[in-house]
Amino acid sequence: MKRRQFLKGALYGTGGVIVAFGGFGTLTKLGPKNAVAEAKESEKIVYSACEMCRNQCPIAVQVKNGKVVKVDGHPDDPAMGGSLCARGQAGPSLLYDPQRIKKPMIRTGARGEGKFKEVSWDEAYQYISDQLKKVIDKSGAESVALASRKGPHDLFFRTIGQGIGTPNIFSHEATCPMTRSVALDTTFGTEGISADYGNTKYLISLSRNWFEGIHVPQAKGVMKALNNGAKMVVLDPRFSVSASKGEWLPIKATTELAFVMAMANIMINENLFDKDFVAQYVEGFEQWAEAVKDKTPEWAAQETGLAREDIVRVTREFAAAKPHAILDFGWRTALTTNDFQLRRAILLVNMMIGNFEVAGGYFQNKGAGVLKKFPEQAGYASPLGGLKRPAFPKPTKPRIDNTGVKGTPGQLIPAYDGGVGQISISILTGQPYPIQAWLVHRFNPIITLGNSEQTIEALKKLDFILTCDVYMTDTAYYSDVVLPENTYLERYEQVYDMSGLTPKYVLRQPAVSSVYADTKPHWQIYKELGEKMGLSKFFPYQTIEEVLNQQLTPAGLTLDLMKEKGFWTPSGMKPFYVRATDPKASLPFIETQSKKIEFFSPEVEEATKEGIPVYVKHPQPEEGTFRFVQGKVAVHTNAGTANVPVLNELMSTNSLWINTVSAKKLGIKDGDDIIITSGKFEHKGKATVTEGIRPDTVFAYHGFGRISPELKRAFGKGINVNKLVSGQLGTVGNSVTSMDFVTLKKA
Ligand SMILES: Nc1nc2c(c(=O)[nH]1)N[C@H]1C(S)=C(S)[C@@H](COP(=O)(O)OP(=O)(O)OC[C@H]3O[C@@H](n4cnc5c(=O)[nH]c(N)nc54)[C@H](O)[C@@H]3O)O[C@H]1N2
Ligand SMILES: Nc1nc2c(c(=O)[nH]1)N[C@H]1C(S)=C(S)[C@@H](COP(=O)(O)OP(=O)(O)OC[C@H]3O[C@@H](n4cnc5c(=O)[nH]c(N)nc54)[C@H](O)[C@@H]3O)O[C@H]1N2
Ligand code: SF4
Ligand SMILES: [Mo]
Repeated sequence: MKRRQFLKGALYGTGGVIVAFGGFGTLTKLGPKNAVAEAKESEKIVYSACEMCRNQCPIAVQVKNGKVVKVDGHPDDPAMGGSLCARGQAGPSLLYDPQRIKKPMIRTGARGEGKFKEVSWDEAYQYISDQLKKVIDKSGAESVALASRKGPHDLFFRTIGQGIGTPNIFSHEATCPMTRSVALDTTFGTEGISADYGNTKYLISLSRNWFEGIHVPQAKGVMKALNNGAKMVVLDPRFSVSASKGEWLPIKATTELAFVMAMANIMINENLFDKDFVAQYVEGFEQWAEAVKDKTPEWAAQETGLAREDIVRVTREFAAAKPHAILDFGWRTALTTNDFQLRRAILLVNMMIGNFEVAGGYFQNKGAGVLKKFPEQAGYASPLGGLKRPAFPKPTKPRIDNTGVKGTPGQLIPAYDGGVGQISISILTGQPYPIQAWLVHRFNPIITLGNSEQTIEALKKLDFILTCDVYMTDTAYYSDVVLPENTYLERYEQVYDMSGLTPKYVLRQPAVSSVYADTKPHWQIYKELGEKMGLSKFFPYQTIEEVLNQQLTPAGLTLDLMKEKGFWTPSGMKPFYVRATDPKASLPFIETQSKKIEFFSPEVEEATKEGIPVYVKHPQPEEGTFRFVQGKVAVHTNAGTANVPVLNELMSTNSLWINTVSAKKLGIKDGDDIIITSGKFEHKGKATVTEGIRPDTVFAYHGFGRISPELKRAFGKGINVNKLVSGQLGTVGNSVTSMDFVTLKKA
């Protein structure tokens, strides 16, 4: 499909359009009526879940004569209402892309030279098994690291690592929301907390951009709130699409915590907080009040570059909207080395207005496990079952990162995730011991971890690298074996719990059979590899249906039922806010030591000696240097979609945003070729000169500047932001992205 046709399809094809390009990012809507009309024309509609990003939005896939012709948002899911983002609409373009990898491949040339031979699956499995055996015999199972983007594939991919007994299994979370998860966990004793955007009256963003960092239900929620008259304030060093829909306050990046502490200071001094809520639910308020005593709006104005009046006014407006107001806790929350304390402070300011378990505030996700604690709600859902299998061998060595080490910040890092940035460091330094092999699934560390050159250098040093992807990505290009997974439109996956204000289970099922016959789903790939490696007992199933039934039967559901609609949610259950009618209701899911919301956290105190958030003054750019920040663009996903045909046609490259006044000083004009320098690295790029960014800051969209020549449409186009990011790690192992400075000159 060519660009114009795609746009036509995306915006006007099926009617019911709610928003357009250049408006609220790129959401389109297929109304339920249209879905029915379309169904008559096409052979069938398959209800499944999108994977153009990891949000797993429920979708309706139209299949005609065995071909996927269109994907829409699920018409019966109220959170979707038929809407889908541009990336979701591009599913068929990925599915039928001739540039996908189609066969297993083994490297034949030097690593990174890009020479591979196609092999059979059996040959590939045998080779991987032999290579891993060599590494394990030489250096132990712990010298094998695994990393994947967190998701349903983990159940199968991780089994390989758990089966051999390595402790070094990582998710991508340290590059994304980990500081937020740790902040939630240490403050509430649960990380399953979400924001009720649709019903809020006042929304503040401190680095969240709902209309470019898209999650369809969240974007629709914010749109609903705005349509109902809610106010939105966006603190972003650049003028994002979200900023364009509200009030823009161009904050100095890295000073957000000053703004948040000043909010608390103002609310205490002006008596604007909810004393009843604090008295009943909060532990450690006095320490927090003490910590913000000197964090005056004057001080915060100095730190943040914002006007004192704006800080005071926004705080008063926020408090006046209580409890239906949200100071957003962010999503990609790996910006600075102390990002974790920023997220904690954000949660504390929210709890000061008692916006918990009421409409338009924060709420605990109501999965079946949580509902059990509420007798009148418990009958609505039962938990999914798990895959029954023997216990894994216990790793004999500690992990390479300090995850789980008491009395250090590592104590706070979730064991499931670890700090993935540590892998390259351990490979290069050999500390605490060297990693020799890296298994990569649905993850592209060369483009997504800070310091791409360091990642490449590390990959070059390894004995063995396996990558499983749908494209010959940059990381795949440096691998020894590349395995082609089929796409989400061609496979089943384990059922996923996506509960929000009510329980919700989502099924991914194939809309069509594999377009390229030699591609396979992850549940089959790792089972077959595991069998070759002598790990059969950990894969106790023959078909995916067996796995699905083990999940669904305990929940009282069947696969046929799930296949019909693609998702399940209890009928008749209303969105459940615990404090909706009784503001003093107990909150039994709070599982901190004190069973209260811990403003002072003994656990954080033990790990970091900072049980209450402490302000850290980060260095600011000197004259002639710029802070470098990055972000998402509406029509691409991270380092995943730059090569997807229709999305590449929409946007094939990025540029560096620079303020008009700063550009003039450097003699740089819009569209000029420039050279960007950060530390010892240089990158060529183009300049976008705009008033929509602070004069001391530059910005680029993430995911471009690709180095694998096999990504023929994306190769070499634009700036790879992580060549310019140095890859520092934050307090809780997060890979930070807003700490680097760059200089610029005309090319
Ligand atoms: N279209 C699209 N949607 C996506 C994704 C995608 O790749 N494309 N990815 C998904 C994923 S994985 C995630 S994590 C979410 C991310 O969702 P968000 O976290 O909302 O997205 P980002 O663009 O990373 O950051 C939001 C804003 O923060 C600003 N920013 C950057 N650094 C700083 C800073 O130091 N301080 C402040 N105050 N602002 C800063 C950026 O200019 C940007 O406008 O989006 C998800 N949805
Ligand atoms: N400097 C800087 N760095 C960043 C960011 C930033 O803003 N600035 N953003 C960060 C954030 S928020 C995140 S979440 C990470 C994202 O980092 P990653 O998780 O690495 O990126 P993704 O692009 O989401 O997907 C990774 C890979 O999954 C592959 N893939 C897609 N579908 C499938 C499939 O069905 N099967 C398989 N096997 N593979 C598939 C894609 O081709 C892609 O290569 O990047 C982080 N890195
Ligand atoms: S946000 Fe867009 S790309 Fe991501 S899962 Fe939802 S529809 Fe797909
Ligand atoms: Mo992310």
